[in-house]
Amino acid sequence: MIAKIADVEKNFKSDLKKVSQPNELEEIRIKYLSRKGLLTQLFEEFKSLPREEKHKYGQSINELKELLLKSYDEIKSKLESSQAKNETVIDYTLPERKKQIGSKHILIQTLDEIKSIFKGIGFSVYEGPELESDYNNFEALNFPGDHPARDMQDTFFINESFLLRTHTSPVQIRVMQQLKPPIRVIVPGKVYRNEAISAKSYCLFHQVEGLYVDTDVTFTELKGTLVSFAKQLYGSDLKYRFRASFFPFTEPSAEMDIWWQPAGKEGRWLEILGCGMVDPNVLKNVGIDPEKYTGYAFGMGVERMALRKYGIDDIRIFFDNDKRFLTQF
Ligand code: 2U9
Repeated sequence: MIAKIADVEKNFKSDLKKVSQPNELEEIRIKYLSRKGLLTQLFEEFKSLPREEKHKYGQSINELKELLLKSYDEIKSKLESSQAKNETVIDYTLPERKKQIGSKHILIQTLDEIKSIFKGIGFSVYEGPELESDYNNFEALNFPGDHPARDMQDTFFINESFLLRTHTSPVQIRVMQQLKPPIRVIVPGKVYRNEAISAKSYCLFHQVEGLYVDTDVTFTELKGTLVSFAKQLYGSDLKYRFRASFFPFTEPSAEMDIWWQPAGKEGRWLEILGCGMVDPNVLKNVGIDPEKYTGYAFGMGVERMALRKYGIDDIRIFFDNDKRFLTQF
């Protein structure tokens, strides 16, 4: 029995010396320490010894067990810590990971350009809430109660008296309630329309509207301002025209078209914005005397301005978040 114990100890030590990988250590555990391993076999033999022999070998076999378990644990933790070290080793031969730098969305770039042109002409920038009252969005702007724009099909109503603004004009109502003329502001922002989505219209788009209220503001000034703006955005050789139109909040009203000549295709007139002299009723609604003051206003869709500027033909592409499109600008 003593010889057997010494043999197991000797072989275990020599096996353990050769271990360098976790799977090799596992083989040793199975060989010596598992339920059918050599140590268990020794204990089985030990159990069947007569009582007085057990006294002789008990201590040696227990010492062997302790030695095996201790050595096994030591090697196991050594292997684990060297493995953990290996995992954090930095491979300096790897190529660098390029940092992806984002850029401004093309709509925001267009919006910035429009804002900067109007700032240069002397306008200040104001913003307001997207959730508005029916009063500010329609009533104060001279929309009759039965106007089709108030219909559920065009407007996202929150309840009877609140809605998602359908234009940025309610911000000008707020500005006129707070400031005294002269007022010269532009109002950029998101607006919402409950329309079928198509290449031409989306449920959300961006507008820039402008308002100038003072004594003796004229339609000629309005035209001069808008022509100067359009030439700065589209180039000084721009061909344009104004057409009579109608809006509830301006009288008289007009739309501005620009001549569009894509390379190799037939040219045509394209509408870019609407404008007019602020209706006296609107001035009255905000407590400005229409006998003393006049004003002009205009409004444009930023998506439409960008479509024209960059020759794009589908508004939905602005909202798709397709990097192949976005990274071109
Ligand atoms: C106040 C008084 C008057 C703003 C105006 C337009 C004409 C216009 C459209 C252009 C394309 C909206 O984005 S669009 O669909 N806008 O044609 N907007 S005058 O007139 C105002 C605004 C506020 C107090």
